[in-house]
Amino acid sequence: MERWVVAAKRADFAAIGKEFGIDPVIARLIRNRNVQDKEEIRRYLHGTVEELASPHLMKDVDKAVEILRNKIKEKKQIRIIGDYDIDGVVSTFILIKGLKRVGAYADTYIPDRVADGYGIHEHLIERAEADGIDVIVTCDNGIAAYNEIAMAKGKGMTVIVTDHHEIPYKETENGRELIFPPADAIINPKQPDCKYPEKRLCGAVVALKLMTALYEACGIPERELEDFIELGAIATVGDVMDLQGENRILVKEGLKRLSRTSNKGLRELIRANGLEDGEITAYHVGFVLGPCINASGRLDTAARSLKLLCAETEEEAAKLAGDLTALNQSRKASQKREKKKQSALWKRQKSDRTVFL
Ligand SMILES: [Mn+2]
Repeated sequence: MERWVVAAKRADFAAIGKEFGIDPVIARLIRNRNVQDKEEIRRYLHGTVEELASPHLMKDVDKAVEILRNKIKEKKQIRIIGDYDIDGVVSTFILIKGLKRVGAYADTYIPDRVADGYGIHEHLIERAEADGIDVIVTCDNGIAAYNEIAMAKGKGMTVIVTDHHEIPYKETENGRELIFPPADAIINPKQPDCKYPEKRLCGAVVALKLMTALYEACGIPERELEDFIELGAIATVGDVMDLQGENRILVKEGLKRLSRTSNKGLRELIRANGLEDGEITAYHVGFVLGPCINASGRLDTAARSLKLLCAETEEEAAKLAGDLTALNQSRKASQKREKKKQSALWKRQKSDRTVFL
């Protein structure tokens, strides 16, 4: 049996408990997550979306908005290149929905896990060129794609990277040197000179910051961004981000909105999994809904998950939600079978050994 011990970091838990109306044990648990001063505790307990930092603090967001607005005016073709996991699919959805909303000619490409591998690849740049693409926007990938982005630049394309992965580096005599791709704009809070206070965001939320600034620049009402909050929450949980700071606020607010989401695909996915009555928790997102969106990255093409999120009719959404739920269930069943087979094999080996010894 596991033994749970409450770690001891010092603070006056009784006083904190009294001030915030919480049990001193809760106060202690919060303190153990390195949430320290009163303002941090208040945000941890009662933070709202209004408290999320301004997207303009994120390096290159304004630059990217300007590039996009000009390209949209010139009716240039934009291609979003995402990733096949849940964060990659949700990021792609946020960008395509946002870009189309402001009148862009945009399409998407989610690399196929088997045929393309992770993220952007040289053959995707060639395809983009053949398709007459002028701007590539990456999401949940791109920061490590130096060669591919250099190739796109060589072909005269404009490249905007949105990503949340660590910046690649090489060790030199003078210490560690970061390697940035030669993109026109790089939006990634992990850049050392990025002033955005929250560094732990998932790729979808980084994409959402860019769309927030783009909507503002194009005069789109702020309330239209509301629909993205539950998606940001799903990607944050699905990509297993640290649930502190902005992530905590996003997940808390997003989960609240999820049960009455206006996204038809999500609504049907919730229904297909029997979660339409009652509260949807991080557990449901992490272990029920998330894997349905992720399942397509493993067994089928992620395009189906993206289609689900983009679905415009209930019929289409219900069909896709049913397919994705069934795919996830069959994957779970085959994993179970595999496990059974393994343990049977192991037992047999053990008994074989008993016979031979
Ligand atoms: Mn990610």
